[in-house]
Amino acid sequence: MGTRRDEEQGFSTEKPRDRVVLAGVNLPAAWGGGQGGDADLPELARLVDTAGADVVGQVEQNRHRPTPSTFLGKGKLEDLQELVEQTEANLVVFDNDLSPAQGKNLEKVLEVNVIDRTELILDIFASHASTKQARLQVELAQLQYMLPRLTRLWSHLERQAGGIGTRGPGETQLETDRRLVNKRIAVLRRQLQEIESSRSTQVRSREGVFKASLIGYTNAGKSTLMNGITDARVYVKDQLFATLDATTRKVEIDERRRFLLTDTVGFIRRLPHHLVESFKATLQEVQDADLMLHVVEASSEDPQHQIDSVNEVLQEIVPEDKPTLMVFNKMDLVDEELFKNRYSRHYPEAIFISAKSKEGWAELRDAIVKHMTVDERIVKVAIPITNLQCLSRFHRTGSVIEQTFEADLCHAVLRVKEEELNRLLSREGATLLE
Ligand SMILES: Nc1nc2c(ncn2[C@@H]2O[C@H](COP(=O)(O)OP(=O)(O)OP(=O)(O)O)[C@@H](O)[C@H]2O)c(=O)[nH]1
Ligand SMILES: [Mg+2]
Repeated sequence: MGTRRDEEQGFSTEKPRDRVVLAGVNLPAAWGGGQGGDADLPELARLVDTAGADVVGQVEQNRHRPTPSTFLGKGKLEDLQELVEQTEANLVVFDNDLSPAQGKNLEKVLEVNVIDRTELILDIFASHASTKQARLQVELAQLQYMLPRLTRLWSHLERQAGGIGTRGPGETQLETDRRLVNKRIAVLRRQLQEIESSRSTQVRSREGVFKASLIGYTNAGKSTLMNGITDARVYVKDQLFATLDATTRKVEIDERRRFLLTDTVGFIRRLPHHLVESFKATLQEVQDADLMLHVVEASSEDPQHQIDSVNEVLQEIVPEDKPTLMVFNKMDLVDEELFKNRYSRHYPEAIFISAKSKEGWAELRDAIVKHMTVDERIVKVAIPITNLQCLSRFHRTGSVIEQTFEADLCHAVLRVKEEELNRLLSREGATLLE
């Protein structure tokens, strides 16, 4: 499938676009392994489109449980086979997760490549990764996905082994392969750790500054909002997973108030576990945030469903409850009154905006400021000048309102939170003046 660079430079890739048939099985929600619930073929079609291929047909089936060997039932599999032939498709994409054996069996029957949704998402992530960190993270997720599937690649050799207790060439090759993959995984982990430790230094310099993080379903408009509020110039496109890296910028509300805003990778229903795991470093910014801005695409078919999916992924990343502001975006595309009536009942504090037309921005800014100033107060303290360095972080956040010197004391008027004041008084030898 074509890469983003090909698209940007207007090259047509030599390889013709893949012709894809979609397949999905609707299972009872109680079915284990995270595969339960209805297939979402329209979303799968968007993923295929984002990956640069064409959807030429689809089959869908309701079942109580998947058929162990081929996932689809016999009759439906024949339909699929016929459809693949008729449409001259060269790839089948399943909405459900396939086991390595199911993938192999399906390929045997259908005589075309078969991949599942996880593999497709990994493929999109791989072609959208533009920084070193994102590339390493995607490769790690891909190798982890591949590891249990290596048998599939080498099964033809294994068969030659034969006999009980013989170590055939296939098995040896497979072992070599597994060892190589594991070795590469270890290298990737180490490189990612190195990037991570250089990031920790950056994070330290931001201590004490209020941090807000944009989170939400892919294509909700997070990067559009980021670019509107800051000068970040993050890549924006009407496609899934346009952003894979975390970008952080300083936002000045006025002379005295500033905060840091981070834009990062979007979520999706059933985001592959390996990806969440590999992207933990990028998503660290979300963990460090004082406030999450949960951006929701108001014009999507089912906003509530997207909110639920995001919350599900969030649980893996942010274990504790974090202050969250719901931000319904793309209000220019919906009936505003109807939508507000419907959603403000569930989300009374929600903000309704259009990142494109900048409608609702003042409300958004005020809501962020409100979160920043919760339990803040203005105090006057005296600090021994020998301890003056303890003021540096208040200078960084713009919380020093006034500062005068008297003998060996510094009199400072500060905007502080209760815990910060306690620390100043108990650890830095400050005294409260008023
Ligand atoms: N009509 C309308 N379109 C918007 C609005 N905000 C964003 N969009 C469009 O929605 C699409 C996705 O926007 P992005 O900002 O890339 O979305 P994102 O949430 O960063 O997406 P990912 O990075 O893929 O997770 C783009 O085509 C934007 O132009 C809005 O308020 N109104
Ligand atoms: Mg984005």
